[in-house]
Amino acid sequence: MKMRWILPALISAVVLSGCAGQTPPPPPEEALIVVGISQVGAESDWRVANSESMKAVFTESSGYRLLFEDAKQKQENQITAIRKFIQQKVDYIVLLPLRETGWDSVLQEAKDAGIPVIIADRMVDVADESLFVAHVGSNFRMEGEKAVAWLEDYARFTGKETLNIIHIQGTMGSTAQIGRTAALEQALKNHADWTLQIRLDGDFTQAKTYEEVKQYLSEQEVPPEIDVVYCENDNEAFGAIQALEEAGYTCGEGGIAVISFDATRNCLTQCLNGKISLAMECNPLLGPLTAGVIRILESGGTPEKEHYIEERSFTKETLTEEMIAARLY
Ligand code: GZL
Repeated sequence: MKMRWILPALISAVVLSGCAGQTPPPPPEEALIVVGISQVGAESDWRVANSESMKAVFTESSGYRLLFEDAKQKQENQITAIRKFIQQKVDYIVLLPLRETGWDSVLQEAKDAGIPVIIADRMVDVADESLFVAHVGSNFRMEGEKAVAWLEDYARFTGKETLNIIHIQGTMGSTAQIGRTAALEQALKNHADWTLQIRLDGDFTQAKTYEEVKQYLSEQEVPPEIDVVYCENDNEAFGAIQALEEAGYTCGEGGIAVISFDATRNCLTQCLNGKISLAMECNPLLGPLTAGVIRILESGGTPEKEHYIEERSFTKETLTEEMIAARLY
């Protein structure tokens, strides 16, 4: 660990020494904390906001040198990026894993190189949990359980004894998909009068979801009865709504209940106008939590292993224009 703690003191000394009117000189390169971030890609509005949150905290003026690699939704690109970070002898690696499995050997290489790894957003499934120091992100199973609880209330409130459900899954094997899917699977077991019409892979993108739903509907001899579409992220909801409306269905109020995860600004706008029935927040603003873990490590402390971020849900009844305007993503 470098003596980088001196950096903030250096900056404040310059400012307090009467040079407050001038921009403090950039910190010396060797004083910067070098952080290598391997990001999944830019597949969704959520992911774009997540990347912006990371880049907003790991700045040179805050004492960091950020090396940011976009894997374009390919795990092999993330593994290559981690190996590159190891060669560059970064101080910390932040991995936002595409899927849970396949990380044991490359994380062992990082551990052998003495580089602490922080897992952000989705989780990794590794045999030895000492391969990462902490996880910061969401409790995806809880997100799904909150959405299912809302659906149970919705069924009671509308008097719908039976529910015909279309399930659009996210990137297969990702923690977000695993958790959100598990909650719905459990609900289908608990409710004999809920029917899963079809389960489609939307891969968290609008385009794939649109094509999958359009293809499914075109293959049906008669238009299927659909009461609910359970979309594992907002971009899937946008794609599903587009395909369903093109096929003559009504989405939202007076029609198919649309459940969506992430609650990005575009989703909340559709929620307020009644098109999306439930927006289940998945907070992408993980930069501060991640930097907080690094600060603990820099000070010689031991961070908690798990850092869940606060999340809530929204409906038309609980949303206002002002709330949407105030959203950071
Ligand atoms: C969730 C994140 C998911 C989002 C999607 O934390 O992994 O990936 O829900 C994103 O929008 O693509």
